[in-house]
Amino acid sequence: MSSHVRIKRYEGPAGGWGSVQSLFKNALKNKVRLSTLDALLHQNKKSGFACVSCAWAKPAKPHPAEFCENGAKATIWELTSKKATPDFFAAHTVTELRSWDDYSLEAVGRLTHPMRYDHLLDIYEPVSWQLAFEEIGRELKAIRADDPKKVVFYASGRASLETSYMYQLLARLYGNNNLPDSSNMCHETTSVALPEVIGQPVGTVRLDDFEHADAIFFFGQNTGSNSPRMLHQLQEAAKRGCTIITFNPLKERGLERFTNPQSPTEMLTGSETRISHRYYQVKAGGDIAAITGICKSLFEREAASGGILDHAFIAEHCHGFDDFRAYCHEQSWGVLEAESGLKREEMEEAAAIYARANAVMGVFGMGLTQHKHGVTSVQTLINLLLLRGNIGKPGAGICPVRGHSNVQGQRTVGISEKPELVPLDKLKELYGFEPPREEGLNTVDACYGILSGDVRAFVGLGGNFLRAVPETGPMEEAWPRMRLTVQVATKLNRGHLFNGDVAYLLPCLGRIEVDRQETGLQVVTMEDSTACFHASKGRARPISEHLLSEPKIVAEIAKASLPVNPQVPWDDWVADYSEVRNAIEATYPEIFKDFNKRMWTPGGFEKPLSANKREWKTETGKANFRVPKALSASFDNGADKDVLRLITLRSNDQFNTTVYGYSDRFRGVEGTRMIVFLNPADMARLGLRDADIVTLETASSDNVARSRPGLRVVPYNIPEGCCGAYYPECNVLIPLAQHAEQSKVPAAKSVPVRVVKQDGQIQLQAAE
Ligand SMILES: Nc1nc2c(c(=O)[nH]1)N[C@H]1C(S)=C(S)[C@@H](COP(=O)(O)OP(=O)(O)OC[C@H]3O[C@@H](n4cnc5c(=O)[nH]c(N)nc54)[C@H](O)[C@@H]3O)O[C@H]1N2
Ligand SMILES: Nc1nc2c(c(=O)[nH]1)N[C@H]1C(S)=C(S)[C@@H](COP(=O)(O)OP(=O)(O)OC[C@H]3O[C@@H](n4cnc5c(=O)[nH]c(N)nc54)[C@H](O)[C@@H]3O)O[C@H]1N2
Ligand SMILES: [Mo]
Repeated sequence: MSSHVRIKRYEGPAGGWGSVQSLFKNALKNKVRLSTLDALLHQNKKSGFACVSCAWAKPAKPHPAEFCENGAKATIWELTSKKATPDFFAAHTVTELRSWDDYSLEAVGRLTHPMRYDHLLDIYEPVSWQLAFEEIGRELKAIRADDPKKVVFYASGRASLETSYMYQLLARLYGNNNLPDSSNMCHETTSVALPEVIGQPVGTVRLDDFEHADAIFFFGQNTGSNSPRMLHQLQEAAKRGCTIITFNPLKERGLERFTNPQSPTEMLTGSETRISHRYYQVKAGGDIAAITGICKSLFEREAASGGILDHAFIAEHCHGFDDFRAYCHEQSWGVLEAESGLKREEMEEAAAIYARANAVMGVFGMGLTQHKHGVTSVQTLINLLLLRGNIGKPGAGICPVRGHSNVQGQRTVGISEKPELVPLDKLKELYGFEPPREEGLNTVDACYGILSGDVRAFVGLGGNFLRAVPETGPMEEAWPRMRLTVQVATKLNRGHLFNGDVAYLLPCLGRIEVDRQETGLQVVTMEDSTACFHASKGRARPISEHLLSEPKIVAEIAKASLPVNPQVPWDDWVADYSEVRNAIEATYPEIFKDFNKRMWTPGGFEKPLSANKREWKTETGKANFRVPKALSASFDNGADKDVLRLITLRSNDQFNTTVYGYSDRFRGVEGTRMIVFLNPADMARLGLRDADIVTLETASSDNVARSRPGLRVVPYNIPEGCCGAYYPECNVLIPLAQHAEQSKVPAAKSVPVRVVKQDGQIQLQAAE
């Protein structure tokens, strides 16, 4: 075990000096390019670039430095001067690289040349772009002649609206809707849940709502690590007297207290703002029961004294109210307490806070979406909001906090496996072809296709698919059986080390880098979490002269693999991205009117949202109350107390599968990621002590052995029956079949596991 490992309770706030220190460490380690400071000063500004980290909204009046610790880390990570050159690849076989951890692989630096995998030598070799596109085109043509449905076009949520539009068109011209994206592992649950109940797939909250909210109900979103800029809005709201209450199995520091690193006074005086007024530690999957309990209490108060519910709103705008009320009435407090992990008084207290507030916001993240009954969780939260008309009024609404910086935008411009969500007739009219109408593969189905051998080729526009999906073992085994694998990427990751018969690793420009094409400097656009569109202009010199932009790579793959279609001006689009924006506007005129002009609007320009106007584009024409399908969002562990619910977590030092380092500062874990957080009562029952080394084994009935050895026990403030460990190290434990009903988002927040003590000491993954 590494001498660097240190587990110690963190006493400070989120933000503050800790975040500044962490940044400096990171900048030194990554040998940043000189342009990094210049880049940071233009992050999330008009005429600057949109942060490559999370999708949180960019204010119209930004702070002098409108970035957070983790946004800056993402910039530093992209602007490193370290390189993964052909010399590096010549010196390491791919088999050897598989023994490296996620951190070490990406830490090599930026990819600089297009590379082709040589099976005989087991290394990546440099290749010219021309040869790469020729061979990829040949291979794709051959598969298309057989069956165009055998290719998957994955996107990871970061690529711009321009690239994404071109990419979806490539897939559809090729002949399929196989366009899974990272959203399928993330907020797809939201995109399935919300249209059924409020008639739009995205949230209703805009940035200025934070100035008017009286209460914010927070479910399963770790703001301090994953969208820290949002702490500014929360801090201001809290100071204004807005009541923030949090539902989370873990006490996440960012949701407890915060010192704004942007405020000299706060930094010097060490003052901090309490963020959450109440913190309810629900069990994993306990939110449906918790919200049902709150609603039950509201109905009881209404029956006792009246004046609680917004009857006028319910009568005019809602459907299904009586059924939901009857359901809440039938649930006993005992069962609600057992399923939620909260006491009746806590649910009643939350109900009292809710009832006092005129405008309430519901905010949520992966803690709701990555469960078997994630769709029900989100819809139950909508039930709560509807009771007092908290949709479509200032300061109120639903706020899913999206992940990747353009994940919401990719869906908006057609990256979707669901043909009914895409204006296919419009594409037909604009480009003179018959778009495929059959449902495509989402992430889970793409995995099944790869496991069965039906999928013959995988094209990845960014991301680390193989590492992000469940069922790591069988997936890594099946992956090389594909004929063709093409990865467009900025850095080397483990997903690049499993290769089809023909395999390419294509390096692209990062968003922060200058993108110059025939007509000059190019700008790209994204959509943030609050459905606002922004322009983003790269500033840094590209790390290598051999990089191509993502639009260029997509266009060249399209030209090499598709029959000529004069109606699709691939070259003109690459020469001038404003032409792609014109095409987007022509495809979606209501959303993107005057796109090229409005993209410079400070704070972004807004997508029209029907629910905000209380127009309900649902089947009933109303906002729908839904009776929950289950009281627990999780699996049923029956009577077996030794099966725990494993929550797979992000540390404060990673962006998804990109591991920046080994410091999960707020949770007090330093120097290792190989830990499991356990409740002391569970530890005592299982005969475990602090720092014991254990194996987690999946408890499932499918007779497949899945285990993650070498985890150090960390006693932690986490509800009994639950445990926590890091993603992606623990993805090996998640059965592919365990996903959210309807949305098929893997149930990464409730994996049934047993903890087995290891005999003897096992070498832990050491820090760098
Ligand atoms: N720095 C950084 N920023 C990021 C990312 C990153 O990895 N690093 N990832 C980006 C992406 S793609 C995404 S999707 C977002 C993810 O951001 P989040 O939505 O915050 O996702 P997680 O960190 O996976 O977990 C969220 C929280 O859910 C809690 N939780 C787990 N189970 C439950 C439950 O059953 N109920 C409740 N109420 N809470 C629960 C966990 O304790 C955790 O605090 O962040 C984005 N931003
Ligand atoms: N167990 C568990 N599994 C999870 C989750 C969880 O909470 N628990 N979360 C899920 C979620 S929410 C998500 S979003 C997915 C994430 O899944 P992905 O989006 O597939 O994964 P990332 O780790 O974000 O991808 C990182 C890689 O993207 C590449 N990259 C970075 N910038 C660029 C760029 O500008 N262009 C291109 N072309 N490539 C770039 C780099 O090569 C880097 O190695 O993981 C999911 N998996
Ligand atoms: Mo995500």
